[in-house]
Amino acid sequence: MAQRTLSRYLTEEHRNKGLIPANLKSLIEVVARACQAISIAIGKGGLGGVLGEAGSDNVQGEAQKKLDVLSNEILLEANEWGGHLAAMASEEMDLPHLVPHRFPKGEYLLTFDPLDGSSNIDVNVSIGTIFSVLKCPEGADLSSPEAAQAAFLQPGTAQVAAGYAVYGPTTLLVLSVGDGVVVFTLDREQGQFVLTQEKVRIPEDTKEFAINMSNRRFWEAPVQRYVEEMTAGREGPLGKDYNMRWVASMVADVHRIMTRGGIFMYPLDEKVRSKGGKLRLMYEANPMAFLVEQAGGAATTGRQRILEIAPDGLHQRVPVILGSKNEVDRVTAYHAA
Ligand code: P6P
Repeated sequence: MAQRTLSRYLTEEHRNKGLIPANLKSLIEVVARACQAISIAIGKGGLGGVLGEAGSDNVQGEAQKKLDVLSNEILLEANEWGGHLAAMASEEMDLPHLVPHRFPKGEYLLTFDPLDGSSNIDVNVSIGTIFSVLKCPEGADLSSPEAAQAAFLQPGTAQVAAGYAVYGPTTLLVLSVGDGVVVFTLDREQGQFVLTQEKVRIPEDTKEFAINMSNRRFWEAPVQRYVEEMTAGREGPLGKDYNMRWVASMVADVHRIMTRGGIFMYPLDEKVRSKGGKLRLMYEANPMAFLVEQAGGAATTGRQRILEIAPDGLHQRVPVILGSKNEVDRVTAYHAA
């Protein structure tokens, strides 16, 4: 049977279900091609002269890797001429990037973390690209990058699509347009993303948790209690032994959860409290929360559903607890206790 490529999948979803307007289909294909180009650049590693520091800092004050800058440029250049976007926002840029006047403007906004987990690049551990698509509000003020920020400040429930690419032993594209989650594997010979999994479901229970344990002394009491109970194992109140994983690439940790369940936590802790959290709402927490919920999981800050947060800034940070529904519900309930 002929392989169901990303284009065929999007066409069939569009034709059979009317779920994906033609311009959104084209936008997703452009983002996928950009991820393919990023995958190729990453794959060259030291041979491509793309490892190491770029010698600059991003808006977060984080030292940029060469691949952070390159990935951001690939996504900007791939998307600005397509005619589907009004503006783009990236972890690597302080302000939105407006579509240049020489190109037609479209009705969508794109946010992305071009290369998440970049501290893992130089040690050859999986990294990824995270993206989110919003409709540009009618009458949005796009007269300047500063003015355009307001158009992006929509809750995660307003997303029309979200996805990530994970650059690991294989390059995968994980996508949802609001009709469940599907996985495509990059066929490098064909240069195509090919559908390899439909209807991704996150098991409601799990025995695997992901958290950076070195922050333990900074956590709030509900998270302290929850991790204490999990590490107490079968003799403890949760009555089962848990395993722990922490890749320190959100895309890799979330993909493991999409594949076999688990709970991922980057909670509010004393170290990041002043910033509101570690992970960014618009291009990390919201797209991942959208995907996780579409796969039957849950995603909260510990105190509220991530997708319902009313953003107050393009680079707003939030606590993130997501994954297997029964575990997320448990630790969220501890916050309310
Ligand atoms: P820590 C990567 O820098 C990132 O933004 C996420 O991908 C990852 O989950 C987290 O930060 C890792 O943070 O504090 O463990 O290095």
